[in-house]
This record gives sequence, structure tokens and C-alpha cells, in this order.
Amino acid sequence: MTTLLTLAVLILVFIAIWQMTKIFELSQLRTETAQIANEQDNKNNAYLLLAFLIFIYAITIFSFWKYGKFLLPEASSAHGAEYDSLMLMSFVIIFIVQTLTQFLLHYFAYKYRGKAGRRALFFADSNKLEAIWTIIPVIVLAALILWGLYTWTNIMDINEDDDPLVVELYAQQFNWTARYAGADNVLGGANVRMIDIDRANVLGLDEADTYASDDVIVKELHLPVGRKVNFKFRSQDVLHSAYFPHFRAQMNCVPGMITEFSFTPITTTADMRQNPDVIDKVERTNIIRAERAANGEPNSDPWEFDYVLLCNKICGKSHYNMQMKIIVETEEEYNEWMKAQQTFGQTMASMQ
Ligand SMILES: [Cu+2]
Repeated sequence: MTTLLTLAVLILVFIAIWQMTKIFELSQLRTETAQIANEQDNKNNAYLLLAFLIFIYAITIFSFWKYGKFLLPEASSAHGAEYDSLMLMSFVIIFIVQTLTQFLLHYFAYKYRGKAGRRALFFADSNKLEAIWTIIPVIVLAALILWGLYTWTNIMDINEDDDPLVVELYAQQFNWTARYAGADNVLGGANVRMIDIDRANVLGLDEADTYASDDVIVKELHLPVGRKVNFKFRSQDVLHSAYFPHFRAQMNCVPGMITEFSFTPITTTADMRQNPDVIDKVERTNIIRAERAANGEPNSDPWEFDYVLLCNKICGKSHYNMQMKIIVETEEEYNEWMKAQQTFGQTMASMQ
């Protein structure tokens, strides 16, 4: 706070001095007014525009080099590759258009700078030019939008085909809970009004509903590789957003309604840890963590890659830490893990 105030005072002092200089300048009687640009002003501005063009190109190259490695690794879901190509194509087109138009804008401003004796050409319009710069964007945008709509319809097609695993994700400030539909693969009825913390009924399951008794409630999401999962999202309090960056999936969790998303994980956690991009990220992170450990700072244990479910809506003060670990494993490993879990019925029985 003190730093902020000091900074504010410094800025105000600077503005005051600047304004005083201006008043002083204006009070001087001069025959030539400084408001009209002379040859030198035009030249300076022209060179500044060229310098700015070089600056934006340089910062683009620098960002690619410095921040390129922070992008997500290869998609781990069946629909992810299609999503990524759509995104890449949009970026490539934007990049090319941006590079060309910025060049034209700045170079022309330099080339046709004000010069004594040079008069601007009066040019009313050209139908041919207008047609070109209207039709090309129309075609490119229409293609991108159609491709996007097609991809969207494909990704958002949530159906019961191929025997999907049914999992509920329950959001609350500031954690996630997962509920598997159990042996019958049907989630039991639930409502926030039936939440009974004393009896460990944290998700408000209907104890009278037979579909609910085999449901399995966990704090770590395990998914068998290659099997489609139909997620059903609920929220207890405010808007949250279930974000699975590695699976290229995100869906809002809205209090009072159930939203859905479906995807098929295609890479196990073990295989993803062998991905060169992931290995590189883990190495970089662990170098930072080793430095922290050497300084005796917290959060310095060596890190291992895991898929995560994050909250992507600013939902309160601990939003940043609202996450759940996701483990993608083989069918056998998944079945073994599931066998070790307690069903809702068992938990309730142990409460009697
Ligand atoms: Cu949240």
C-alpha cells in the first residue's frame, strides 16, 4: 500500500512538472507555432512507425521462443485432436493476416509521410478493391465458422451409445467430488436439500432411491482408458466451471441444474508421463522446486505429472486452488481401484 501511494505521489509530481513546462512554453511569444508539423517532425514520426513495426515483429518472435513451451501437451481425449487443428488453423490465419496488415499499415505511413511539395492523391473509391477485401474475409470466416460448427456438434453430441461410464462431478466452494453410478451405471436421485453432513451424505443423495445405494463417492477421479465417459455436473453454491485442460474439455456447473459433457480419454497417466513435452515441463518445474527447497521455501517437493480437473470460473477466494486429481489407467487397474471403494449404501449402513 505504501509503495502504491509513493508511486501515485511520484506520478502526480511528474504530471505537475510537465503541465508547468507546458504553461511556460505557451506563455512564450513565438512567430512559428509548434502545433504544425515541420519536415523534421514528419521524418521523426515516419521512423518511429518503422521502429514500432520492428518492435512488434521482435516481440512476436521473442514470445514464440520464450513462451511457446508453456502450451498444453498433445490432447489426451478422442475429440482433442480435431479441436486442436481448428485452434491451430485459426491461429495460423490470424498470424499471417496480422503480420501482413501491420507491415502494410506501418510501411505505407512511412513511405507516404508528409513532405514539402508533395500532395496527397484524391482517390474516391475502387469497386474492385472493395470487392476483394470483402469477399476474401467472407470466404475465410465462413469456412472457419462452418468447420467450427461441425466440430462443435460432433463434440457436444452426448448420447448413451457405446456403453459410456456415467460420472457426476459435484462442485462447491472450493472442491470437487466425483460420484460413479455404480454397477447399474445409473446415478441415484440427489438434491442439495437432502444433504446431511452428520450422516456423511455430502451430495444430498436420496437414501430411499435404489439407484443411489451402489453409487460411489470419491475425491479422486479414476477413468479407464479408451472408454467414453458421460459427465453430469452439479454445483452446490455458485457458478463453477469444470475445466479439463489436457482433455480439451470445459463445462459450466450451474446451481439448480445438471449440465453434461462427454469425452473419451485416450492416454493413460503413465503414458502421458513419457510424453517429451510433459517430461520437459516436469524437469523445468523441478529445477524451480529444487531452488525453493534450497531456500527452505514451501511447495518444494519434486513434482510428478498428473491430469487435473480445475475450476475455471472465479468462484471465490480459494478458487485458484479448486482442483481434483484425475488418473487415467487401464481397465484392469480401474476395476481393481473401484473394487476397493465403498458404495453409498455401505457408508450409510456403517452410520446406523
Ligand atoms: Cu469454483
